[in-house]
Amino acid sequence: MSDDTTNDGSDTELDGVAGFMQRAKGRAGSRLKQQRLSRSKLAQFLEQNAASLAADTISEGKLFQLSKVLYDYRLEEVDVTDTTCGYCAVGCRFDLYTKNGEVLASRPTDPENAPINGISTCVKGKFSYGFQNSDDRLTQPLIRKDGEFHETSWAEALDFVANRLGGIKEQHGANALGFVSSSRATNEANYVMQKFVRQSIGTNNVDNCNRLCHSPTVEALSQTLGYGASSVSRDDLKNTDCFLITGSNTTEQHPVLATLIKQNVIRGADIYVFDPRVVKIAEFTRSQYTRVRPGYDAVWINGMIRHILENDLHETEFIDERTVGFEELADSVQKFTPEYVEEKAGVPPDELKQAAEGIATADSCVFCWALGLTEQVNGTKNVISMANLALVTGHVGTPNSGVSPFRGQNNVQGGGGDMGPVPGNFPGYQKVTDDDIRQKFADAYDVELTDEDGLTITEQFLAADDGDIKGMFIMGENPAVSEPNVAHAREILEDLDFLCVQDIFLTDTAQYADVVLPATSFVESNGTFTSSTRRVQLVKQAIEPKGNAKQDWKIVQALSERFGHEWGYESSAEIMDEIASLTPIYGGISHQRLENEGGICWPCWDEDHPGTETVYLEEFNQPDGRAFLIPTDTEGPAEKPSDQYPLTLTTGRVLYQYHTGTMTHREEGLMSIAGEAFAEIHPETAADHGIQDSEYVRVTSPNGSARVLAQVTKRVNPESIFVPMHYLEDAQVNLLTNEEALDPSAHCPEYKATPVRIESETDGKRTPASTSSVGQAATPADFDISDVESSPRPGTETHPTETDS
Ligand SMILES: Nc1nc2c(c(=O)[nH]1)N[C@H]1C(S)=C(S)[C@@H](COP(=O)(O)OP(=O)(O)OC[C@H]3O[C@@H](n4cnc5c(=O)[nH]c(N)nc54)[C@H](O)[C@@H]3O)O[C@H]1N2
Ligand SMILES: Nc1nc2c(c(=O)[nH]1)N[C@H]1C(S)=C(S)[C@@H](COP(=O)(O)OP(=O)(O)OC[C@H]3O[C@@H](n4cnc5c(=O)[nH]c(N)nc54)[C@H](O)[C@@H]3O)O[C@H]1N2
Ligand code: SF4
Ligand SMILES: [Mo]
Repeated sequence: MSDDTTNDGSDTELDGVAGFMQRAKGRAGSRLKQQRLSRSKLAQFLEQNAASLAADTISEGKLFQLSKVLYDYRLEEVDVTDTTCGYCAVGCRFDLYTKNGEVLASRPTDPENAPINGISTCVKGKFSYGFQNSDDRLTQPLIRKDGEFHETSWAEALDFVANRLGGIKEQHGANALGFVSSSRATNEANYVMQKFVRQSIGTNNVDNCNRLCHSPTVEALSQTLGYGASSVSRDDLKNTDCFLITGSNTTEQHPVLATLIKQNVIRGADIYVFDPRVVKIAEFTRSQYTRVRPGYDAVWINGMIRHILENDLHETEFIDERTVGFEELADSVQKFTPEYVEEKAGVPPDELKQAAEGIATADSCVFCWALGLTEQVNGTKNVISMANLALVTGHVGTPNSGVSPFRGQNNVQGGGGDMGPVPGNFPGYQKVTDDDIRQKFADAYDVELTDEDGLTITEQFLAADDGDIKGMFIMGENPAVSEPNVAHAREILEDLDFLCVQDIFLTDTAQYADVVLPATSFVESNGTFTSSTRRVQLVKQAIEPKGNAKQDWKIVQALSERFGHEWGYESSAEIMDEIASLTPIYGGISHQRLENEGGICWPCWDEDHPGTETVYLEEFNQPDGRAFLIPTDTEGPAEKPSDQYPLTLTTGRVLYQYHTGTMTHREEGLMSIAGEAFAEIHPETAADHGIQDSEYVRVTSPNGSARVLAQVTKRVNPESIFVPMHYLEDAQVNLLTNEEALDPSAHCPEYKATPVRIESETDGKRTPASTSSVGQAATPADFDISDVESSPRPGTETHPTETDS
């Protein structure tokens, strides 16, 4: 299929878009005449307008038409590089067209080279490259002198960093230093970061944003099934007969997977969505949607298991042969009666029953979740409950079935976990406490290695507050915006004796640094990313680094030299060879093979092994091959609503923004669509508080307060509000969240349930300038979820898609 056609075959829509594009060209043309714009200015004009035009066209799935206009105007002689997207973990691959250090367009690559997305991408992979040439990219190391940043040479900056890290180590011990690695960066960069921390510094205090994200998933799946990762492949999502989706705003956060899922559902698969909000995948006409109360997921999942066992819908043979612990589990779920589940989790008994029966009797089922399940004090228990449900129904380790946590950052699976930048693991989930493993790495790194417990990122901040951590090195993470209780996190950063930040921008975090090191983004880097479905794929440098910026692995290598460890890597491919030699699950992976084979799923044991698309088909990754069923219970969120804070705040994301916005805030088009923070508030709650749609409201929690626009909608229930995490200054939602409410084993913060109160800031007056700039397509106040729930499963999809396909 040509990459510039759409696959819905609708002529009217094509005409519509063609007409639209014609008008866009016409407008640009007449403006060109008037202003005598140069050819490149014209292209810039089109590009700046492209994303806002896309707001109108995305819903029609016509991004490629838009792309073609840009393409025709811009392409003369260009370089074409196939690479992997640097935003989310879906793992889309495409060609970047570049010229003179600028990204001109992102277009489909050979679909064989893009096994996950084929010719699809979302708006970020398609358009969000403006950050690349933004005037404020870091291009030279900065060092703080007399309170001001000054540009300096690499030699001076790195000598200074080595000196300060070495000095703190000498004076206070290696454990007085904390390191944050980056799930935005490549596997190779993360591998060398953990190597540097363990070899040159001698601590296990290294962690990354996985902690704030899916660490409970990794913990729970390691305990139950064996691998802290998704068990399914793209084809399982394509072919399964049933989906349970919970705590995932899939259409906005993993758009290309959402399209894949919807296509399968249209072909006949069942879909059950459990979420406190009517997320768009729940509006999909074929979804059975159930609203849950934030923070009680283990309760309704245990209730489902109970119903399945009571009605003999469990897979006895599978349970006998492939699991351990069934009796204890069966006893433990007795308390989760339909009445109890309704009271605690707000799930109506008939909906629980219908979903439980649908899932248990399906031929196959994929269990999908994201942060709604994990960013809770009960995150690990929630995910263990999901694994239990998958096991009792025999829907994991069997064809077209399995667990599918939708991972977050582009490389959080690989760089955030597989590569070992975490306190307890060397690369490949090999334990630092295992003597043989530690000896293997000690031999390879030619130093003694410590088995002492390291600190997670959330613990590093708490330890710094207590004065136990004196210095931090933060690569590709923006905790001044993304940590819970940021007002306090910022004080902690400010009070550190030494802070070094390695980033592509002078971020809110970098403002507190003593030294800032300019890194390259994925567009200027070589290496690999590992997708949510364990597929290791090549990332290729499409343009030269900006100014004097350097690739992350090169910076860490240069720092290591200053501690007397000369690694001598000449390319990221050489680093992957070392990873393979020490990491059995990556044992057969090399850049050359990835080039030849277009990506490989781990485990891939040796050069002759083809990789593993679906895991556990033979056995689970546990000592005797059998999975563990582990009983769970929950008391709900750490902080419950009270008279003073009667509502529950849940936080998350929108399609058009990415996290702390360092990249997406620099895209005019995206900002024009989703430029301002908002709170989704139910109409009844708004009326109780005298709040109008589109006026400013103050949201206050025990930790702080934030000012955001009201978006009055039935998307949330009357007891909850939702605020996205992307915005800065007094609209930062992490001014409200609690840094001490952590999952006890994974140490993930409870971003998804904070008690709050709200009040009008403008006495019920709307703010006209802001009415259109809220993120998620506004849902009218009279939107009625019962229309969604009661809808039959008609033959066509009515909900617009977020992807270009
Ligand atoms: N556009 C875009 N895409 C992204 C990102 C981005 O910033 N922007 N970030 C990436 C990253 S790192 C991640 S981790 C993923 C995150 O992907 P998601 O986890 O899908 O993103 P969130 O918006 O945090 O959505 C969490 C969902 O959980 C629901 N929820 C809240 N509380 C509860 C609860 O108690 N129980 C249940 N069952 N559900 C609950 C929310 O209503 C929401 O639907 O997205 C990735 N993709
Ligand atoms: N309230 C609330 N808070 C949350 C969440 C939530 O749901 N609610 N979600 C949490 C989750 S899941 C996550 S993943 C975190 C995300 O939090 P962060 O990881 O802090 O967010 P990002 O904006 O992705 O920051 C990554 C940084 O890396 C830089 N960068 C990008 N590419 C590169 C590169 O190649 N090299 C280097 N050196 N730097 C690079 C960017 O400029 C940016 O400063 O937020 C967490 N915080
Ligand atoms: S779905 Fe994720 S990986 Fe794919 S283009 Fe969008 S942001 Fe990139
Ligand atoms: Mo994440």
